[in-house]
Amino acid sequence: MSPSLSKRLLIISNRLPTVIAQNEDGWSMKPGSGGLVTALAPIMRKNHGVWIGWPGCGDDAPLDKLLREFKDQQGYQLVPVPLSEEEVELYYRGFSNAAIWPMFHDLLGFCRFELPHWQAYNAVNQKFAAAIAEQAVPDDFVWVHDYQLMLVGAHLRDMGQQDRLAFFLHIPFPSPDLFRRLPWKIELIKGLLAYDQLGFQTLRDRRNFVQTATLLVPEVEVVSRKRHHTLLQWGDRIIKVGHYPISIDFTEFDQGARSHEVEDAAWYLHENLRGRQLVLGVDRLDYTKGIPERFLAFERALEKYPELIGRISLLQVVVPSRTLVPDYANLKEQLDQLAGRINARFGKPEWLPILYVFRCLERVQLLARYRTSEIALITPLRDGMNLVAKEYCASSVENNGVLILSEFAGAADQLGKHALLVNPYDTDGTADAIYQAFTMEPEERRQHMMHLRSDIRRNDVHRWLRRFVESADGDN
Ligand code: ADQ
Repeated sequence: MSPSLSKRLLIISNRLPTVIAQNEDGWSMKPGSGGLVTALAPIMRKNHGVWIGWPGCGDDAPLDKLLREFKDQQGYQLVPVPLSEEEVELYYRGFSNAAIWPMFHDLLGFCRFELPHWQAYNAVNQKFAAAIAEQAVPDDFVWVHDYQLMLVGAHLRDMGQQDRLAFFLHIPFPSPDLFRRLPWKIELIKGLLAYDQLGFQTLRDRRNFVQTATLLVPEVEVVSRKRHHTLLQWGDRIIKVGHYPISIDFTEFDQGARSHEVEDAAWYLHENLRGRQLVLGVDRLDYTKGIPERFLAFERALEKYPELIGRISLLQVVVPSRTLVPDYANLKEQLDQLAGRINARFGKPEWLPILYVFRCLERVQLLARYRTSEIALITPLRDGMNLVAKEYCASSVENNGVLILSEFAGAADQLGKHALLVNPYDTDGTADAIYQAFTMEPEERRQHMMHLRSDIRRNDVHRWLRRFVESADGDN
């Protein structure tokens, strides 16, 4: 059900929600497959919404034609913000991904704070603000997304924008102690305070933000604290700071996983496993996802519990991501080496402990792995939410999967009661959880999975969208 939003929606994100491809028939532009796009599309169509972002394609693509076709087919408009290679390098790979991303995931050791990166971030945010100012008309619902665009609101205010501005952060917000390390902390926190509504994934993120804002900007005062939001006052402005845990389209995964194609692919996968249990990991290549730590915990499980040898395999699927950034290239090499070493140590001609795949999976193949894996091992060092955990449960239609989940994923707040929670830095503890999951009786698995599934069914991405949009004006 779409939220009751009468206003026109302007969504702003770093990337436009599209996949641009070229084949023998020419160029094509399709909507991306994420939950955010699925949830927003109906309301974007209904209210003639506009999505503003970087198209992310080279100059050779016939962008204008593709954008026109997209609008005709999808019923809402895309507005591109073109970026030069230098801007991408400094604003995106630099400040966004080498300063904010690691800092907000509590990994200070990966941070590079460089003045030209910060300057480019500021300038590109201003460029996005200019693109919004050109499109926006009074009474639009302007909704900026994520860590690449935190200063857009402040630039819009400088340009005279008076209307309400909303922002949602998809990644965690760090503690005040960590945030204070940033050389441009005051500018950034004041930038965020330019929005009227700030959304975070978890209560912890919301608290971190409120503490940081009141610490760094002493004139900011807490007016009231309610279950779902805190009201701040800064001068004559009131800022609503809430937490809205993002989710997935449950029905899409549940029904997709029940389809014949997925059933066949799942059957085929298991047929080749000859009675072994499959432990699944699915992640973008990223050092926040804790993949090396996971490999080591799996190795420890084989050491500690030799009865697992030959009876369990870790299937780790990694989607290539940011491979031009050196830290990511190093991570790829580290994973290759670790998987090779562990397989050489324990492997037998008819069994490999780690099956490691480095590519993006097609939907049917992804769902088949979700549906058929007896255990999901999702152990980020820190994660805003982690949608894979929710997708796994929604696709576990036989109620026989066990979710092992990092306590540092935002999803742990919601799913922690019926998952096996682990600290990914604790190799032994994670190894024990793998054994516990392996030996869990079918009835216990069923009970936990039924609870997880009904929770995600109730709190799906459509509810998330409704809550965010309705909370803009209401008291919730
Ligand atoms: P991400 O860090 O990208 O998102 P996540 O929430 O797990 O992390 O989403 C990953 C998505 O990629 C999932 O929808 C998954 O299906 C897909 N995916 C992963 N591996 C794949 C593979 N091999 N093949 C195909 N698809 C694959 C950021 C934050 C998260 C937050 C989301 C949404 O870092 O914490 O949950 O935004 O707010």
